[in-house]
Amino acid sequence: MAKKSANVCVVKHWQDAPKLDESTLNDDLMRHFYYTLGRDKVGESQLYLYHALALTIRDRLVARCRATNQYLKEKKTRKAAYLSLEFLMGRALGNAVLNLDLQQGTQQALQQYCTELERVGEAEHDAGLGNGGLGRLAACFLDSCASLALPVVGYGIRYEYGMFNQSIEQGHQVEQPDNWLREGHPWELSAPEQAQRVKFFGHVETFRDRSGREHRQWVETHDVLAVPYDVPIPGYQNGVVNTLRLWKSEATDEFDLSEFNAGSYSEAVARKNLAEQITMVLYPNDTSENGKELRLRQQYFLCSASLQDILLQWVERYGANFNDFAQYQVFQLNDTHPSIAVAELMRLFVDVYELDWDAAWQITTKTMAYTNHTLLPEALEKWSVPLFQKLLPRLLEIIYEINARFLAQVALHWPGDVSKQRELSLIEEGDVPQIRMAYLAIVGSYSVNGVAALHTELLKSGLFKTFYELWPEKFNNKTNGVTPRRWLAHCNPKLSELISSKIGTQWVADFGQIEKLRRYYDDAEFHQQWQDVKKANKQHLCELVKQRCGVEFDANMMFDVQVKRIHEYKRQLLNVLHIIHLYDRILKGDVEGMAARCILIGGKAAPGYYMAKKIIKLINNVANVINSDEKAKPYLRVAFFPNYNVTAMEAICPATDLSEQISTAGKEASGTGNMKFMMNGAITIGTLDGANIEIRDNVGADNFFLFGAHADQTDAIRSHYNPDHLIAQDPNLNAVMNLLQSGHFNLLEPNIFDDIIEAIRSPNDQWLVAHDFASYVEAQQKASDTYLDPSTWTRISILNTAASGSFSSDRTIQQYCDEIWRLSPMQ
Ligand code: B1H
Repeated sequence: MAKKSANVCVVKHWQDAPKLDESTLNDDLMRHFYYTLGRDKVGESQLYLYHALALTIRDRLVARCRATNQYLKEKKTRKAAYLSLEFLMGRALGNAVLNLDLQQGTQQALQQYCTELERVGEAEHDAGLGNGGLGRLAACFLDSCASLALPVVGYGIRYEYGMFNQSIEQGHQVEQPDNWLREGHPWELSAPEQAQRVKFFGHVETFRDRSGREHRQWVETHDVLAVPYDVPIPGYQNGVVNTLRLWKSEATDEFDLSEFNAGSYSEAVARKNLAEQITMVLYPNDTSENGKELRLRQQYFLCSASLQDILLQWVERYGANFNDFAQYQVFQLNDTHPSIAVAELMRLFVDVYELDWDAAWQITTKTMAYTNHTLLPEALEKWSVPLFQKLLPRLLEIIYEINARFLAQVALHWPGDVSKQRELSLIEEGDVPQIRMAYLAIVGSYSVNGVAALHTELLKSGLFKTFYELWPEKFNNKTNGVTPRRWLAHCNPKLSELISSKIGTQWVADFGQIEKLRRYYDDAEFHQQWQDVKKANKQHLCELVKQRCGVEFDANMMFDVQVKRIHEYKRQLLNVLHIIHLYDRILKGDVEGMAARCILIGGKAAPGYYMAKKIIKLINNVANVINSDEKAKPYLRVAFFPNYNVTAMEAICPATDLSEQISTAGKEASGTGNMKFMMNGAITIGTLDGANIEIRDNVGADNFFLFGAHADQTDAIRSHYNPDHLIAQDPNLNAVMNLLQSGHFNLLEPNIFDDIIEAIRSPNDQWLVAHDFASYVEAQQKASDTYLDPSTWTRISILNTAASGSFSSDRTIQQYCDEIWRLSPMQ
């Protein structure tokens, strides 16, 4: 066999993928640098080296990816498609090098250019194709599916602009577009020959075929092309490389003939821009309200292209016979965003492949599975019927038909109770009737899951109670997880090495083994090593904070961190009130028993979310006042980390001592940042919300700083809520509110925080900030006391990492696989 490249080309079976391509890294890196990119000098910029290295690594991924696809082609096996409007991938290089086990080889190859992997890797832009937890979860899931050798394809959108870049100007958030593709994206491979057509607008007509059968036809549509770009997803050192298929919208080569014939050639060409708009930008709304036409277009575009792609592959191999389709395919809907897939699959079966309705519905409801990610009412998607009628007229008809048949079933289940039909209808009545997308997802799926134990229970007893009565067997829980490859092995090499020196390296692939660390929780030498690693990680973060925030952190102080989207329910405000409380104590000279802290807060606010933006401004103003007060310096430093993203978290979580997970109970579906911090040995201060509950159960109540109202108490509290009374009674809260109200943090900007003050003092404050303040301060004092006893803190820190085994997304995916997808690993 000829050398290296031939070796790569002849791979047939994924297990035969070259394992020893390390020796050729040097030559390949040089070849890509010199020939592919046409460079001969390294120069100041590491950019071309990054590209050359990415292409070198990509070659190795492509070989394995082809082998994985070949395996799937040859073997008729059940597969899953993960449909998501978001995949928050972050950087790919370090993860690929780790998963291919090419770390040493890569470092060696880079020596000829007098640089190293960490430095070159800095040139990579984050793929920020998601808002926060939901999008990052999808990315962790892809890593786990590949690492467990499961046949799962991700389907998403190749946004030209990802999550906006955030800068802070005079304390305010300013958004800049994230042109992440500007310098090229070396990981993707386009497949224009596999483009799909997606229909929009037009109208529906009835026509009769030769046998006299009536069909509905969606005609005079404005079609858009969906062009796939495939991103390789390497499994952890197992030879598997799965695919994330991202669709880009392009104009068809057709003109609007009327326009063209009228001589408006240029206008007709310009209109092609409309098609390209669909995948132009990620909506940065997170859990807040939506309803924009372009967003619905994105959703339908993703679903139609992905389903057509999968059906076409099926037909090419097995012909247009879908009898056993449901045995071989499952679609996991990542929230309701892709729930139009239920109606689109029906359309493709009935209109294109001419199945009768009942057969099509049988198959659809055996292949669709829906994950719910939020209980917040404002995040529950609804689309107006007139918008649907205009944009997707055939889909509206299909939804009406699904609804009619479903309501007949409801009538049978609750005879004579019309209110049940109104309650469960896919169409909400009103001035402008609305389509309830979550209901469409539930009716069309065989599985409905929440993302943490409490969240699933609240779905069953609250939001989806009546559906649960109707179909209890559909409901199940899948507590979220995060990949220990990116979130420990890659981002915290020092801790990883220490862990491996004690329990071996198997934990990276089999994270349950992390439990073995418990053996060392009292080992003095191990304590010292654990502390040394944390200190080094903190020193690294100090440099980053200095550079990005201009604030001097001290690695000897406690690192108290809250990073996540800015939202009232996540209660960054409560954190600020505690900061002001500590500052007030310092001003009063009451510093006994106060552990010195550096407090870091980071996160983006949705551009239209007024209160969230005000909270960012408050954090920055409070930070400014405290950081410029010499009295505070030995005890307290505060920074707002701008442009928090996946890459920032990779530096932040290894350096964190105290993890802030302080949402109002019942509001955070799961949280996943909490798990990343735990794996890296941070101790959580948190409410009984989302996955915090399971984190606390696993690590033990003594090793978690608990505070706040419980989810089953909040409604009663809200019914007679009187924050002014609480403020008057609690001298600490009183002092904090006085400082805030006196304008101490906005001397030159009068009244800018009035809305915030009013929100805290309002009897309608949903988030119960004033209510939970006292118990929060108490828990913070416990954290402080514990920190002042380093051996206790270190013991609890070790126990947290050791107890984080079940928060690996490998565990989550194994459960999806066993209980929903029923896939067999590729072998
Ligand atoms: C979560 C979202 C979300 N829940 C709407 N819902 C969006 C809703 O663009 N939109 O319109 C975007 C995202 N995101 C998060 O999902 C939950 O808040 C977290 O608690 C959870 O950990 C995460 C993953 O399940």
